[in-house]
Amino acid sequence: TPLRKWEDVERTVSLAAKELPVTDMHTHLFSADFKEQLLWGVDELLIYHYLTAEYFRYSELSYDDFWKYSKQQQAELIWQELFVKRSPVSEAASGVLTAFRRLGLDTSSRDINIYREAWKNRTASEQIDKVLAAARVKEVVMTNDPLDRSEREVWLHQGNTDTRFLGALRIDALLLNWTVASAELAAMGYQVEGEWNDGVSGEVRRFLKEWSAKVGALYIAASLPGDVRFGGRDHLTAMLEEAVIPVCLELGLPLGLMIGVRRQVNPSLKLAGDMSMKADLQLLEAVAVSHPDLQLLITVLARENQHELTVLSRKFRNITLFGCWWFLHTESMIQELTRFRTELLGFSYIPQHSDCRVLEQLINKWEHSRTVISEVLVSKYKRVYESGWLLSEEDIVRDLNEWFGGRFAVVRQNAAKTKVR
Ligand code: RAT
Ligand code: ZN
Repeated sequence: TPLRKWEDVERTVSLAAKELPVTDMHTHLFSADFKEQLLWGVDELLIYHYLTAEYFRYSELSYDDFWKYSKQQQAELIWQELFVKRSPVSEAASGVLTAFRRLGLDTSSRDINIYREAWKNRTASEQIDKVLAAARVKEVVMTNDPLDRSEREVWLHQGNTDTRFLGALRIDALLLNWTVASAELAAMGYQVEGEWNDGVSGEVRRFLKEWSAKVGALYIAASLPGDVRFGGRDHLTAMLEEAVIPVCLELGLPLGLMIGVRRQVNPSLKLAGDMSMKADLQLLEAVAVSHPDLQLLITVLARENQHELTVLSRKFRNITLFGCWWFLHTESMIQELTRFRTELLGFSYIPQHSDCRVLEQLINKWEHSRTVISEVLVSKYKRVYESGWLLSEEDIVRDLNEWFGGRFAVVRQNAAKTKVR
């Protein structure tokens, strides 16, 4: 039934955008099977690397002294600097309060111990259930790196038993740090020593196939600096051309590329020390044009690249743009990007992923994004409504579902068409 009154359209969109379940297609979260690798709770929320970076804007403590402290002490320092001495207005700081509030905590207290106390008897599994319900996230895609020894241990034993958590094979080191990656592959029993040749690429393909299966990968992914190119006689091109792309096609998996990170601009900040950089999208264009059957899930980190990537997505149906990544995951950037992307791509992209590293962040990251997505959709519907087009609740739910998981599923279905049986 068509909604004849504009107020009803508005109300339906804002309710549906709040409530419909989403698939979060890129996070750094783990299921409870991974024990302490799943980060959650008050202290982890406070020492999130986005907040650590903000802390050093104010603190005079040396980096070394800060890193010597325990996680609890670091959390207290950050709490003091960002929540007590001044108000938590940044995206990352205010996000902590959103998560606290939505999980039922009284956010009027400035005492960190009140918050710690509230969750002290929780188990990770209980918290996962509460957080997924509050965030209305139905599936969480992890980032799975078999070259990480502690993570590998888990996969070699019980693996992941929680069906709400899905796998994605992460291969940064294969592409960018072959010295380290080959040593680790060799330790795992793959014959990759010596010069790059057919034997070595065959072993890398074997690794990719075995580990995609083991982690139940929905896609294979890496994040890349902005200045890498494709098609030369370099390691990255050979690795993509001879190992990664053939395996994606054989297994019917998309390739995810997150482009435009400049790692360790300030190594003293550790995980918080990475920067964004403008990317040369030649790599993406060259891969898209030379492999039309390869489905590409793409996000770029520089704001300066957003227009170009959005236009490029219109040119290649094997490119699907996703998410407002990292320094773009802020209210104003999500507004700008979602509005513009919708203007050029309609529903044919994935508006958001959370990139959460700490469980409870699913709540704030999705709540803040849902609000913006809803506002953008309302403003776009306004035009069609004023043209006399009537929307029903079913239309609205259908459209939002395409954004909240449908598009990601289509990309995977299209990728699966190349699968060798
Ligand atoms: O967003 C982040 O937390 C970054 O540290 C990165 O992990 C980035 O998202 C990536 O996946 O490379
Ligand atoms: Zn990430």
